[in-house]
Amino acid sequence: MKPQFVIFRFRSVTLLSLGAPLGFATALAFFMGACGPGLSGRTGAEGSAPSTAALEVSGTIAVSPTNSEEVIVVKDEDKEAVCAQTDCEPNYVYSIGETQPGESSSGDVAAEALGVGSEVSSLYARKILGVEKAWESTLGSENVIVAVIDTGVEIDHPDLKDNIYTNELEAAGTDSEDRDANGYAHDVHGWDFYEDKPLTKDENGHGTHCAGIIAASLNHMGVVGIAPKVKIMPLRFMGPDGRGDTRAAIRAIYYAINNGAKVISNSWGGPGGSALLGKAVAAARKKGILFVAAAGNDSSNNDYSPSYPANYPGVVSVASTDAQDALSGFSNYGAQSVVLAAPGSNIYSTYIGHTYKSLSGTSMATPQVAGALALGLSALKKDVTVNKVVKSLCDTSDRIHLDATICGRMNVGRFVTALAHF
Ligand SMILES: [Ca+2]
Ligand SMILES: [Ca+2]
Repeated sequence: MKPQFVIFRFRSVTLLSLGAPLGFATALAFFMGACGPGLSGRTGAEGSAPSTAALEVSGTIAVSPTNSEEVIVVKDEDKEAVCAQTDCEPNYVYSIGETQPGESSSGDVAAEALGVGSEVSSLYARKILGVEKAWESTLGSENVIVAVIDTGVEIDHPDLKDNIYTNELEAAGTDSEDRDANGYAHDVHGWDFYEDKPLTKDENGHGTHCAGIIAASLNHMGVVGIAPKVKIMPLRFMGPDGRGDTRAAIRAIYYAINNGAKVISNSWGGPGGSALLGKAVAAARKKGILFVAAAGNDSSNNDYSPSYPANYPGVVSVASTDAQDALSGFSNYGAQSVVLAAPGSNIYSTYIGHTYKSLSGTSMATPQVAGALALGLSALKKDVTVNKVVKSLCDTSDRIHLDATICGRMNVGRFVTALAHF
């Protein structure tokens, strides 16, 4: 089902770069053509009440009476009868942080001049995070699958194609066969929950960019991801406009849970709390899967104005930093609710059309953390609980931005080295 009403989207980073911080409450007004309220820094949303009033809604959903992992759309004419029997809720529409190339000349933007072929390993994020140090332990294991729940992934991108998860049983089958009987016919490289068919495309670019940050190949061309040997499982739930609904997101999460993902990377969100979405996130955690989510791009405090799925219990929520190791102006924060920060400003990565591009957002910081977690899992020599992995991620972080995050700014070198010695 596609969104029917346009009400809310994350504030664009282009607006942020103009220096006009808008809290969530004013984002709608700006979107409609009003002017920003002020230029005084990240204080706009602090203390304001959480609000879902302006969140886009696309119908009503409820859990399926026959399958607790399936969410159904409740037709208007059935609403009274169905919702008397079970809990119904609005089918919220979530969006990517609308990410644009940064205006700043610092950061990875300069790398674009180097062009394809340089496989830039000196990008600022890599240096700050200590990725080279981490690679002394591992480049990642192909047994570690990272689900990227996003706008899809360009699976034939030359810098991604070798690292896309393949369901071998289905690869040998035909369009109509469901050889592994998981309910999805011919799901060779993940699934498209936006159009409900096998995954083939990314019509936005956002998911392809996130995938490259995690696992672009170490192949002497383009860019290289944090964990260049792990596998990406592309799960599309957002369309060309970067928006998708709760039901499709939930279906994607359960697909990841049931089909082998160890990490789920979520560079999307919104202010609408959904009991059914929260239940899916909890199910992932119960299965021992690391759930990573973007804090949001509203310059607001998630302690007071929660963003979902970032604010659900157990989620590794991620704020964004820049080339100066400062918190990005657009980034949401929360000393009690945002787990850690990672570079998200001006990140150069893979893009649709077999190209590369710099984008900014907590959307870009999130796959840095998902990639790091995948690298850490690859380095482990014995079974360790998810809680211990997350505690180590926290303990090894650089103790900066503690007014904005719980743990500080991620340090991949220290984290992976620590896990390799567990
Ligand atoms: Ca199947
Ligand atoms: Ca490469």
